[in-house]
Amino acid sequence: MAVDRVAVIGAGNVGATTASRIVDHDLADVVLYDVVPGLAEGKALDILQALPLTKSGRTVRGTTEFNEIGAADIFVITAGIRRGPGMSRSDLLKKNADIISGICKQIARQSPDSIVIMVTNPLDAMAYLAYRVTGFDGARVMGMAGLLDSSRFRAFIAQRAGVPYGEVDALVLGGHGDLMVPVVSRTTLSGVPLGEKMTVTEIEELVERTRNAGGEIVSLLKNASAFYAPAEAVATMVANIVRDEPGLLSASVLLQGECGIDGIFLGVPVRLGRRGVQEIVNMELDPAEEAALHRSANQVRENIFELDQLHPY
Ligand code: A3D
Repeated sequence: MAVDRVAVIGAGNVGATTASRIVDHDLADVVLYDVVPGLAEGKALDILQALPLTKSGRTVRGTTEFNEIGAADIFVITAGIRRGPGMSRSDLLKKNADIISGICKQIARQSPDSIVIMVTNPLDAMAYLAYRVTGFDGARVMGMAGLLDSSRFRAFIAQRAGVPYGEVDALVLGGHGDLMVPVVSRTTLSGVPLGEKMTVTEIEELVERTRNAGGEIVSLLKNASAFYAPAEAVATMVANIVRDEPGLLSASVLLQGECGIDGIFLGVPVRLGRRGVQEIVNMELDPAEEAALHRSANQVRENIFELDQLHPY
């Protein structure tokens, strides 16, 4: 499959920034869609007007009509509502499930061969929902979270150590929640295991900061959450698919017995390519990390159980 067009659903902070990153990186043409009149069209026009400066060969347009997206090769879903005051996690799950379910039905009708990258929270549950509603095979549905969480962990380590970011190699696995699993045993700083470069306390602080990284930004922005790094992470996943150059990254994908986990979406090491998830990479974890991955899987399973009660699919 040659990737010509990426549809970005939701033109809020993450959606619009993702659209901009995809065309800036010359990856594909983009159609930006939102239900708010004028929002996707206005932001697409703004993004378009920067393209002569970034020397992109791509184009971008916005629409409020789903049909006007036309056929797309990849759908990035960022539509949804944010958790407001007094809103429980369950309320958020239900509201976003309604939104995602409607969008996925349209995707399945309009572009039955496409790939879906979920961004809307709660991430792993929404990726599972997209898989169930579209009826696509598991390889063509994935969630973006682990790549962002890994980038956050790498940024904090590099900053603390005073080295370039490229000197840090790290992966964060598990669900996109407070039980995510930064894989310290496999993390290296200038090619040396992190445990040989930093104390246990220092590493624990960086792990904790990574787990709370989204919340730290929300507490500063107040009425918005992170979007620059999430958008870049989505663009990186799109680049892996478009260029069919599968690097190792963490993404939320359907597990069917891998890592001893079955029937849920969870962040694991994968390689992406033109057909979507090309490989789930078996990575050896130490026993504590393995146990943490299973705890995180149980948390995701609870969300999916709740979703199953709400949605007969
Ligand atoms: P925001 O800026 O509020 O944008 C959401 C957009 O969705 C708004 O413009 C809405 O109008 C639009 N929308 C609502 N319903 C529909 C619909 N039916 N069809 C099309 N568009 C619709 O939020 P945001 O961009 O900051 O975040 C978007 C989502 O991504 C949220 O669920 C966030 O929690 C999530 N998010 C996830 C990560 C991960 O790492 C997984 C990171 C950052 C944000």
